[in-house]
Amino acid sequence: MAFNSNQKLREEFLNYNPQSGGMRTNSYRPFKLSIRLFGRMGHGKSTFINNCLCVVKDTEYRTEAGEGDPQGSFTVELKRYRLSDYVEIVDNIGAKSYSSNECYEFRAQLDGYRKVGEQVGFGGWGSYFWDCMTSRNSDWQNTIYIPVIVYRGDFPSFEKEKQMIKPLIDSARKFTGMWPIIVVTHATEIGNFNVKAIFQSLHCPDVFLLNNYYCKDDQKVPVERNEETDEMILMILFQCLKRAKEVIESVTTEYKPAKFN
Ligand SMILES: Nc1nc2c(ncn2[C@@H]2O[C@H](COP(=O)(O)OP(=O)(O)OP(=O)(O)O)[C@@H](O)[C@H]2O)c(=O)[nH]1
Ligand SMILES: [Mg+2]
Repeated sequence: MAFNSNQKLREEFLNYNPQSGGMRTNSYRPFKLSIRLFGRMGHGKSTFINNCLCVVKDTEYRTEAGEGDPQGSFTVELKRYRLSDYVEIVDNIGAKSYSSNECYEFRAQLDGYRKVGEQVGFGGWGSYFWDCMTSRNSDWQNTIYIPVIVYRGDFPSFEKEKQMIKPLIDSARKFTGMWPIIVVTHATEIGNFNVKAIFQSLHCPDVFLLNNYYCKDDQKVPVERNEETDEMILMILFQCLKRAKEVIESVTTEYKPAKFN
């Protein structure tokens, strides 16, 4: 099934090990990278995970992370999927409106205070405060988080959205050391918006336009894989590695800082 030109990229992704490479000794080396997804309900987060899994593993498209109704919130668990020995991708609940409670929840996740494998809701500041009294995920110190925001290309109010997602974008930069990578799904349906310019004005330089593989509604038959989507998925994953490497190199001590400048 593999498209030849992409096979090398796939192998390179699978072989990436954050423990190796780098010039300095005694410097910070994480055990793994954790891609963290954010975005509105139904914008394609779980479908994006299914896409990453089938492209990296070179299988037919399957709905491993589910694939929900575009109208309702389908995913309610912070659930981890393994892409390689060293890279995981974590599914998330979808935001309704980027309310302050939702932003607190996302911030708590980025700060390491939400446990992967548990249900997610929007308990707001109270529950964030409570979680901060407990402890971070046990693997927080040894994990580099990579924030990825997923947006539907036919979303009608990209311009208005700017102010609503700014707190999330700024939290992501503060807690992970990088600006979120933006994945715009339903790429062929993008309206009259310069989505790249919109996200770049929020400091996000990495904007990818993607047509996800998905199951056609009625028969649940997956669309066939094609070279273009395979390549886009691999490009997005490589950008995740690149940004993570930059953060790792920027850490000058043996430990990952709780906040980045
Ligand atoms: N045509 C098309 N459909 C897509 C694309 N990405 C996702 N979909 C469809 O959009 C719907 C919602 O996708 P999900 O992946 O469940 O969305 P989600 O962000 O996980 O949603 P929640 O779990 O509710 O937050 C599904 O019916 C998918 O088949 C895309 O790029 N193109
Ligand atoms: Mg989902």
